[in-house]
Amino acid sequence: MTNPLYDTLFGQHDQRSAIFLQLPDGTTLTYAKFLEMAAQYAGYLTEVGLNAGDRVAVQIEKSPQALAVYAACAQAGLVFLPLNTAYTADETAYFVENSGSGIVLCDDFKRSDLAPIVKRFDAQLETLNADGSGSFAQHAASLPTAFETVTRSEADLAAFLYTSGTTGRSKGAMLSQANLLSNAQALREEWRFTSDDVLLHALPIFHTHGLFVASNITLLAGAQMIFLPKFDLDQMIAGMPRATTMMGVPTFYTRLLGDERFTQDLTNHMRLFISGSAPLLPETHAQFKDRTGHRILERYGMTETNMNTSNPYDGERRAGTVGFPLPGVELKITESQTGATLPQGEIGEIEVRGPNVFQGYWQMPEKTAEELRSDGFFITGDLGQIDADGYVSIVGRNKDLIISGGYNIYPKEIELLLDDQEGVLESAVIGVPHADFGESVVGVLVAMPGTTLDLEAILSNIGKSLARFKQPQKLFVLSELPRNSMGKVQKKALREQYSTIFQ
Ligand code: MLC
Ligand code: AMP
Repeated sequence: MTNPLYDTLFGQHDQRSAIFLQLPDGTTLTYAKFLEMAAQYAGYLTEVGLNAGDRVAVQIEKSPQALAVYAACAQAGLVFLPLNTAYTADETAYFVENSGSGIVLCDDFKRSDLAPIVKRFDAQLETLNADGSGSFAQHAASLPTAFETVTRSEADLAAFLYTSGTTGRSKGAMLSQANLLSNAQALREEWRFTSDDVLLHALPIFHTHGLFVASNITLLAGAQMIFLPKFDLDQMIAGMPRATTMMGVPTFYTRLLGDERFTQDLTNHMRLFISGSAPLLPETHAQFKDRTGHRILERYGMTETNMNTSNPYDGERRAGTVGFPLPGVELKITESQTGATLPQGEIGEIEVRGPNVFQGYWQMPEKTAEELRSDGFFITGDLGQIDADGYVSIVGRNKDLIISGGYNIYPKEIELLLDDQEGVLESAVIGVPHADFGESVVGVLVAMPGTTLDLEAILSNIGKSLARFKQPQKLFVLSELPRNSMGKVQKKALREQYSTIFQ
């Protein structure tokens, strides 16, 4: 094979007239047409001077075109770097600089904000809009619809996905072709995907879940996707009778259950519902079973590792657990300080090793060494337990992380901004239970002596540089933060204090 990722996921469908994407306007896109578009994009990326291994930063709304950029990068041997469309220009600047991306693709409406940044870092800027217009698409349209696939090996890098760190700075997780392919192959088999499947796809495609888990499996199986721009209840309900499978974060499931149009009849054609990225409450699992007869299959993964575990397709899907390690993945529970493996049943740090585990953080060897052991085990930062039957449960986190609607939010990043606001002495950011998002962000501030804080001004100020989904939903002022005898802020106490504000 000249290029395992491209050949396996995309090239196998060359000239295939079967439908790949069903779009909300009722039109469809065949595999052949999708690959022609990707080939033109690959041609243009090469024409502007990008070479194998160069990074392509992409911050565009979800569309077939956006997915075709992923295919184009694979074909041209480039490293695909998708970015959350909610990131502000300030946030995006960091990713462009840190990755040394040669080109940035954005929507037209972001062009003026991003132009100075891209210029500062000596990259090129092109636009690609969800309706297929934009400078990038325009240039590519005049190029041949076939492109000679660039030779690459499984060890070569295919994508960077940035994941925030406990220090507040994001780290670029380097994923090789083998990382992506091995996981897609394991999942396709575990979840029995075939070319008869139609996946209801409403996740964003800038994260592991919607991009690699959902799209790679579909591509590998030669299946179809009902490709929605985002989660929208009406469109989900309209699409479900045509679908066989769905993947979602727990918020998808609670929102569906909150709608009385979501009935057993509506799900008759479905064979599998999969949940992940955040904990699915056992109550949600039970309600879903009662309403539809389907048992949601919960799995566990991360940006750095793709998927690690899954409940079984056949056999008991046990609520509150994330199932068993996938074939080829080793998982152990260790004592955080020493790394020693703990006896079965004890709670400790989850560590994983396998072909799915990433290649390290881009240009951050110390960070890589902190989390990736020399024997290949990755320290996930999740706390887990394995029961007597081998089911893994995630019981907590050893990392200070909030997961809101499936998006990861690192408190440190927000605390650094809050601490810089006028009159703020110090701050603590916590996640508290939220009926829709699972967890929601709350900031607790301590004012400098003699100062009264203007909370609205603070929120509006940090909003200039912080993506909306990371912004605290509420700010509170305390005279001091609770601390333990070592002086460490007791976030647990704060979480308890504010645990019911969104209930
Ligand atoms: C949107 N908003 C959020 C939010 N999403 N706020 C907190 N948390 C979120 N996740 C805000 C918007 O800024 C806006 O604010 C308001 O909520 C409504 O915006 P919206 O765009 O209408 O929201 P909606 O479309 O309803 O989005 C909610 C969602 C979406 C849950 C459907 O966030 C989503 O698709 N999440 C999936 C994330 C995901 O794919 N994670 C996988 C990571 S990979 P305002 O105030 O302006 O109205 C990973 C590995 C693994 O974790 O294991 O999979
Ligand atoms: P990310 O860095 O965005 O890839 O998020 C990965 C994190 O999401 C993991 O480390 C877990 O904390 C969390 N996660 C993913 N799947 C699940 C799940 N099924 N249950 C609980 N937490 C999960």
